[in-house]
Amino acid sequence: MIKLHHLNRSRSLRILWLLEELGVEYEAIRYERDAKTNLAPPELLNLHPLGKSPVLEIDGRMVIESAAIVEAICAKHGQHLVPPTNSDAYISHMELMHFAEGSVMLPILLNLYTTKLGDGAAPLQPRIQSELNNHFSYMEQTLRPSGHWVSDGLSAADIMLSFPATIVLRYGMGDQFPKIAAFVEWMQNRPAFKAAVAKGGGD
Ligand SMILES: N[C@@H](CCC(=O)N[C@@H](CS)C(=O)NCC(=O)O)C(=O)O
Repeated sequence: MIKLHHLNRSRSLRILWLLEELGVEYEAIRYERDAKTNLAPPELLNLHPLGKSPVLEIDGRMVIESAAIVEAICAKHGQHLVPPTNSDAYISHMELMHFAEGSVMLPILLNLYTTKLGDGAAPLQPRIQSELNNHFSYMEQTLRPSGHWVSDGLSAADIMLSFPATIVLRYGMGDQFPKIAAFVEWMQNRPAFKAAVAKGGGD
């Protein structure tokens, strides 16, 4: 049985969404962020030295990193969500799977941490904001007329990009990036996404 170690308000929601879309049998084990620090509880350190979420138990192995977890689940239960390896779409799939936790997360995390510096962050802000725009614009441009990133329907890359896409809206930038906003609206209306939110504790 697949077990997902899920932290509230985290990237792990995309794994819950994927599992719900695939209708796979799994158990979600919930962990709550510390109310003061917003950090993960120490119990996650019992599973993996990084102490972060998501962590997936599959075939007797602990897997970390959302993109690796998505690939591992799709390899077993969702081959239709990944393009054939010899196709051009597969290259796009790989680019976006890595982009979602690599390139785009750097300005997002810089923004998160530097806002804690207050006015001290002012010299960094223009570069951070221009890099947020740069990466969100790339996401907007690569969304296909179908409303998806790699194919004409849901794919693994959509699952991975759902996290930064949600952040675009949280930053109040939905008007600037209407295709991303439409994707998030589509996702939030999916029964599987609603079930994932409920499984994750409602947030
Ligand atoms: N690149 C990793 C990032 C994992 C990660 O940083 N998870 C966050 C949740 S969004 C976490 O566990 N944060 C709690 C903490 O750092 O204490 C992935 O994609 O799984």
